[in-house]
Amino acid sequence: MVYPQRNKHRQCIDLSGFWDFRFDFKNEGLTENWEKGLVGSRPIAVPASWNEIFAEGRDFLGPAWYQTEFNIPWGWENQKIFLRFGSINYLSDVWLNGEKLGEHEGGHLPFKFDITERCKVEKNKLIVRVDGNLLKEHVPPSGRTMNYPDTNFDFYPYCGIQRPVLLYAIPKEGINDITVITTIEGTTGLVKVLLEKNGVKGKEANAILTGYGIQIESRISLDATTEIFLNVENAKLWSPEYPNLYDLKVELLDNGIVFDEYSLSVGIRTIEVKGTQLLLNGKPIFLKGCAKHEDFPVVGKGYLPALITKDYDLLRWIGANSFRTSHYPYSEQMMDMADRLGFLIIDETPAVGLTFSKDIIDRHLDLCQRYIKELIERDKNHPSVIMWSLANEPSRSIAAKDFFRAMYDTARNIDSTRPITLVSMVGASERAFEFLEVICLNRYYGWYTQSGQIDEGCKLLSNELDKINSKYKKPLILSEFGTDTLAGCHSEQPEMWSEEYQVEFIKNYLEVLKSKDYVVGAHIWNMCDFKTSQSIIRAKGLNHKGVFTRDRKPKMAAHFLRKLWHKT
Ligand code: GCB
Repeated sequence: MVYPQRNKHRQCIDLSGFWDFRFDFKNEGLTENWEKGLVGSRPIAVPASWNEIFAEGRDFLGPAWYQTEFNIPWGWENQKIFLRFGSINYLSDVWLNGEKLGEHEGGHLPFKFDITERCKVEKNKLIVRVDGNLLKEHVPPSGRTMNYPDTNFDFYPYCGIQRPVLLYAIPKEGINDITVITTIEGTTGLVKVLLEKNGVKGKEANAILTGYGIQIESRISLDATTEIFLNVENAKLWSPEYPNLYDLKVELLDNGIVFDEYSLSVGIRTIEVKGTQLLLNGKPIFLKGCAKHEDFPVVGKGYLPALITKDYDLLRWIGANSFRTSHYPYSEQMMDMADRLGFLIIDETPAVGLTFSKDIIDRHLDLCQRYIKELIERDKNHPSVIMWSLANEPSRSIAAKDFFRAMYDTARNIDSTRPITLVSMVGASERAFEFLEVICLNRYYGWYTQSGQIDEGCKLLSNELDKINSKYKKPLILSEFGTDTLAGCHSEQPEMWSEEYQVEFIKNYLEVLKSKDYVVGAHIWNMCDFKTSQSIIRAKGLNHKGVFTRDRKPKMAAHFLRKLWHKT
């Protein structure tokens, strides 16, 4: 379903702000009926992760309760009204005026409830119980590690309402969804718009594409089709160098009168795999950049617009053109900005640290198929999204191939236009690479192994890449490589943990990658230092592989990349 927006026919209110909050340390909220109203609460910011805000909740993963009140504005009487949660980690139970609206599992993806028949004009009491406890049946799952909290992945399992909560109204029988697919023929951009509407009202639809001095309009009868075609001659294509975006407005008409409309940006571009190359608009591209995390002091994984603009500015500053949304979908606003600024995104599901144990594999597959479906439905119209990543670093298992085949088929059925990949860890020979279009590998030779010996590490890397290439002959991206680096730690000879070692490691790795024509991307791990569980390899509870510190200050490696990537 399209993202809520405000226009002549649609309304949207962001409920972000200060909500009431209470930890449920003894897990007594349900038996004591806290859903009727919270007592003894205190204010908390929404969106934000609670772990960064209240000291006693730092490692408490839930349950915790949120409450707010809202009124319905005038003019919404004949509309459909929804509540939409951008991301809550991990389990949510939602009540409105004491009545249960529903439940949701999984962080980082949106969910909504139709509250048309359930809301009052004034003083609606919205209560949400959030439980972020780690369990092996969840995705991502808990681990069997010595880490605290015990994650099967390497980032802090922040909990709470982490993205905006929207209250919005749409016409009762209006537009439900729009899918835009672009192709190119010669110098003409072909824009196909697929329309999905609610109900039977409306006999006609109209699409208007504007930008770069043109306006193209196409009107269809909805009795005959729901597809609208727009041909843009001399199209200004979308690319990292020229992130050209057209404005598309889709209208629904009843007896010639518009009763709903929706606008979105359209980037005309193609993405395809040919042999060992990745082609954007028919030309080979190379992905330069870093993998990232949504992570910042005080907000944790909470949506922070200033951080989004800062991170893009820093990525530009080092000359990057790409990143991966490791290891879960990022906010919608992050994706919008990538369209505007011209970044190429590998869009990843929250399936990190999968183990394929027999007792949970079916449940995990159900969840992962839902995740990839919801991710594609959410992000399908972004020109910046050039690839779907099914998962990061699943463990070695013969069950993995069938698992990913099922996930792949789900994705392929919904989106036939983008390559699909999976990110593999050292030592795992992913048999799924047989059917995936792009190979992504994470490698740390010269850090976790061959420690202190960058040359040795690079030899191993080079040999392994050639071996994998001769087996699969597909485009390959080194999706992670890096070293933990303490800002301010220096050594004359590159030594582990020093800024010099990080520069030397990245420099040598990039040289190996440049020498292989089947390598189409290099993503350094990581853009910034980020919070993890506590463990003996994570000083200060941080992964220090950032080329920037957690507060976004450049290490020597960021300066090195800036020089290198602005030249190439
Ligand atoms: C990896 C993981 C990433 C970790 C990284 C590391 O392979 O994909 O989540 O943070 O290694 O630094 O160990």
